[in-house]
Amino acid sequence: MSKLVFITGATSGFGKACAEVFAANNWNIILNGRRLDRLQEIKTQLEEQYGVNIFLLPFDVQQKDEVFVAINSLPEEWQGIDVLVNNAGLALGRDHFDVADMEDWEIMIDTNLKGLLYVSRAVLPYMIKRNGGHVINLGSTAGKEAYENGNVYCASKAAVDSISKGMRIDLLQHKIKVTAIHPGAAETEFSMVRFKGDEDKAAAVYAGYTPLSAKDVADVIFYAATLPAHVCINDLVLTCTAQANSFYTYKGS
Ligand code: NDP
Ligand code: 8X3
Repeated sequence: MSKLVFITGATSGFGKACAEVFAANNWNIILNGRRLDRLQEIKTQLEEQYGVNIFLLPFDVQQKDEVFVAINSLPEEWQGIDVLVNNAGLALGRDHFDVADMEDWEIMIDTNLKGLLYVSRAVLPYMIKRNGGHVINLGSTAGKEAYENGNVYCASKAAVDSISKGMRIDLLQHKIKVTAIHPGAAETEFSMVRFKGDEDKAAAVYAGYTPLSAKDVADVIFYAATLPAHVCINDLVLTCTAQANSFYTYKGS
């Protein structure tokens, strides 16, 4: 029988690449994101290409009521979620703490931390009922060490790191695995979002070295999701070879 993965933030980047990798391996998928047109395109393409079933669940993870209404309304045949990939997230701005836009701060905290909490709480009853499951949270190298101008984005990912540790302890009694994956720089729409459409600033982030691709990260997530029942990757940091940590990337030739 096909397994079922629920991926948040699947209209782009890691989430979309995860949808492709899981579908290629015959998993059925619940896809979330706010851009419904993109979700529909991905559903059509993956269903045709791989013969899997895809259920679209568009909502904004920041909106607590929206999250619970959507997830509570899943049809019974879509409630058997084996793996939840808490991927929806973003950075906004890259400015010193004293001048950064406080509205950006609110959105990062509401999305990266509170959104992850809401989605997890809404999905967990389905896993607990089945006595098992796996929650995979997208942290970042930014959550391992803060970097200059990273302030609240780094803090939101440090919070993902910490909450993953707490979830792991509390959910063991329900046989639910919790994995935190912490990628370094990966070329997705992330920097275009962070720099609010400034293509030059976004491109500069990936200049002079080969960053991770979305597929590199999705392959690692899939690996973590398909280990034997008694094996769990708790915490995993992956970077491209040129990157040593959140603030040091070697750009020499
Ligand atoms: P992208 O911008 O390519 O994708 C982000 C996804 O999140 C989109 O599908 C977007 O969909 C979704 N999203 C954003 N806000 C919301 C929301 N409020 N509700 C629902 N969905 C939302 O970035 P990445 O793929 O790179 O990022 C994915 C995750 O990985 C993020 O958590 C990011 O912080 C993290 N990360 C990224 C790294 C990188 O270098 N790229 C490195 C380490 C971690 P839509 O706009 O349609 O809602
Ligand atoms: C995203 C990677 O380096 O912009 O988490 O913080 S970085």
